[in-house]
Amino acid sequence: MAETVQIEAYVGLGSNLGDPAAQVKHAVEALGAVPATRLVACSRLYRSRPMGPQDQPDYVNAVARLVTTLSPHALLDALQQIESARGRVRGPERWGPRTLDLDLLLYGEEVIGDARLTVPHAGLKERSFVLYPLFDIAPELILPDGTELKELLACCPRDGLTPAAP
Ligand code: A4P
Ligand code: MG
Repeated sequence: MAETVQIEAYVGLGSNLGDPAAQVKHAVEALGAVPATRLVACSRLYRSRPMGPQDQPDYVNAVARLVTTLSPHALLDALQQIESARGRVRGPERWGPRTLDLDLLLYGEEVIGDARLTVPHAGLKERSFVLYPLFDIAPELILPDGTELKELLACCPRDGLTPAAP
């Protein structure tokens, strides 16, 4: 019988509408209920200034670590279902405000570039609101291209990132 491969995946969570901290906490619970998937760890919640248009509220961001036997595309389907269930409406504006955004940051060591999925996530290496929460739960992480998370963090100012009030 073929062995089922368990993959360690990292998901970035972000929200800046409709009680963002509650949105992120609900989403973490929902990640724990995704089939064939276990929620292993979650960072602290952080408050961050908006990247992109500035006339929108601050964000709450976090990163979760999962172990899953889902394919990357099946995991993306599950993330998008959770976004929709939280009332996410995709507006016309790039990087506009949202109730919930779930990004697949890393899927094991895989490098994926197709019409639906870019993994590692395209913004991973330069976003403080991704790198600092990732460091909370995976300080020794090495990206598929061999870059150490520690090195990225050393070059990435916090840019207003602060722990969110509990
Ligand atoms: N897609 C491709 N790769 C991925 C991936 N690794 N994970 C595709 C998730 N989705 C991926 O996403 C658009 C399409 O990207 C999806 O249909 C999927 O097939 P979307 O969620 O509909 O659109 P988006 O999130 O508005 O676009 P984008 O360019 O992914 O934005 P980001 O990178 O998610 O950034 N400021 C702060 N402080 N904190 C934030 O979290 N987030 C954003 C959005 C802007 N500013 C922010 C934050
Ligand atoms: Mg997104």
